[in-house]
Amino acid sequence: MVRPFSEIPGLWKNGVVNLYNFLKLDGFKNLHRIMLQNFNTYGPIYREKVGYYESVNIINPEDAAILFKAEGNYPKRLNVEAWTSYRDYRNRKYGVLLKNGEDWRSNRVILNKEVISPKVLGNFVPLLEEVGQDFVARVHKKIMRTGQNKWTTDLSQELFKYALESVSSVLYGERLGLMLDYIDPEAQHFINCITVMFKTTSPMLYIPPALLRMVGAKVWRDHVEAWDGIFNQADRCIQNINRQLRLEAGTPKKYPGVLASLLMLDKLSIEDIKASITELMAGGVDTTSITLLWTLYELARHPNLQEELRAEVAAARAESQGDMLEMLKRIPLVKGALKESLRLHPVAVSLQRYITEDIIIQNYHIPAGTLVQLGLYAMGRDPKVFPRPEQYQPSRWLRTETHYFRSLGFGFGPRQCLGRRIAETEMQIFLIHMLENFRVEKERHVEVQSTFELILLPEKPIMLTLKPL
Ligand code: HEM
Ligand code: 2DC
Repeated sequence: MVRPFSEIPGLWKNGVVNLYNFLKLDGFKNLHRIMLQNFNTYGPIYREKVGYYESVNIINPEDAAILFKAEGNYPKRLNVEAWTSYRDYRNRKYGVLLKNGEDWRSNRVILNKEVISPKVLGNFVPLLEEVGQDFVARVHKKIMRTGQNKWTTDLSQELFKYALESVSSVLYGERLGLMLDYIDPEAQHFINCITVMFKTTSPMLYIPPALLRMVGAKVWRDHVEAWDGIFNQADRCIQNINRQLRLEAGTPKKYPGVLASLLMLDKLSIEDIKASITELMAGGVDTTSITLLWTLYELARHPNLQEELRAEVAAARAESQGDMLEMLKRIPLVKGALKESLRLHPVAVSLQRYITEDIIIQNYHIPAGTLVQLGLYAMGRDPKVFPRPEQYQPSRWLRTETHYFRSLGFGFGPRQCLGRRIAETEMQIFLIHMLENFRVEKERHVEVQSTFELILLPEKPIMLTLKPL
C-alpha cells in the first residue's frame, strides 16, 4: 500500500515554530548540516516547513531519477524571491535564471547554442587558456616578491579575479585586466557585491523579502545595493561591446564573445540578452573560484594524489603537443578531482524541482506541484551512495562503479547549469597550469568545514603555500 503524503515524517505542521527553532540553530549558515541531521533522524525522505518554505527532501540517487522524470517540459526550481523581488522593484527583466515556462525555454534554447553546446568550446579554450597562463605568471611574480621561493596565502581573492576574468573574456571576447597589479576598482566592487548578494539572500529564503522591504530591513537594503552594483558593472561592460559593434560593423575576424554573438544573431531582444548576460557574469565568479579553492585544498592534503595528477597532465601535454583542446580529452583524473570536490563541497546544497505530476518515492505519494529537494550535500557524504565518503578519491569517478544520478554538481537536464561548459573548461585549464608550475602545500592539519551563504563556502580562510616546481 502506498502511504499518503500526510504520513511523510518531518516537521511541517507549524512553519513559524520551525523557523524559530531553525534560527536558534543558527540555521542560516548551517543549512547543509541541518539537512544531513534531518536525514539521520527521519530516513531517506522527510517533509519540512520552515517559515514559508515548504518541501519534501530526498537523498537517494534512485529517488533523484524519479524526481527528474517528473520535472516536465519547463523545469522549475525553488523561486528565490529575493532575486525576483529585486528585479520587480527596479523594473528589470528576468534572465534565464529566473524566467519560467515558455519564456524560459525559448531564451534557454538560444543561449544553449552560444554558451553550452560543444561547438563553442573551441572558441572558449584559447580565451580561457590565456587567462590561465596569466594567472600562473602572476603567481610566479608573487613568489619572486616574497624572496623565499614560496608564497603562503589565502587564494580566494586571486581566484575571484581569475574567475571573473575568465567568464568576462568568454562573454565579452576581451580582457578586463584583472591579472594585473592595479585593477579597476569597479571590478573589485563587482566582486564584493556578488558576495554580499549571496549572503543577504539566505535569510530571505525563509522571511519574505516583501515583508523585509516593508519594514525597511537592512538585509533587504544591502541586497538591493549589491544587485545595483552588479547590474551597473554588467551594464558598463555591455554598453562597451555595443559601442564597439556599432563602430566596426561587418563580420569580425576572430571570435567576438557570447554577448556580441547573441547581438549579431538577433534572436533575443536586447533586454533579454542583457538580463541573461548579467546573470552569467554574476554566476561565474564565486562558483568556480570556490570549487578551485577546495580542489587546491584537497590536493595540498593529498601530496601523492597531487603527483599522480601532475603525471597525467604531463602525459597529456606530451601526447597532444600542447594543443589544449586535445589535452582536455586526456585528463580523466583531473576531471575526477573536480567531481570529487563538488561531491564533498558542492556549490548548491540541494537541487529542487516543482514536480509536474504525482510521483511515488520511498512508497509515499507526493502530489504534483510539490517542491521536492535532492539533498546534494547529504548525498555526497552518504556511505550508502559513496563508499568511504570521507575520502577524497578522484579515481572513484573512473571505475566501473555506477555513476547513475550521482554526478549532479551542476544540476540535471534542460534546466542544469547554463555555465557548466565554461565552468568545467575554466577549472580544468586552471588545474593544468597550476599542476605544471607549482606544488601546493598546506601549513598544519586544519580541517575546514563549509558554511552556507546561499552557496556553500569555506567557513574560514584556507591558507595554502605555493612553491615553484
Ligand atoms: C544554475 C551549479 C558555475 C550560471 C546552476 C544550478 C547549479 C549550478 C546546481 C542549478 C541547476 C539545476 O537546477 O538543475 C554550478 C556550479 C558551478 C557553476 C557547481 C561551478 C563550479 C556557473 C558559471 C555560470 C553559471 C561559471 C556562468 C557563466 C548559471 C545559470 C544558471 C545556473 C545562468 C541558471 C540556469 C537556468 O535556470 O536555466 N548552476 N554553477 N554557473 N548556473 Fe551554475
Ligand atoms: C540554495 O534552499 C539553497 O548556480 C536553497 O550561478 C535552494 C536553492 C535554490 C537555487 C540555487 C541555490 C539553492 C544555490 C545557488 C544556485 C541556485 C540556482 C543558481 C545558483 C545553485 C540551492 C548558482 C550559484 C548561480 C547563481 C547566479 C547568479 C546570477 C545569482
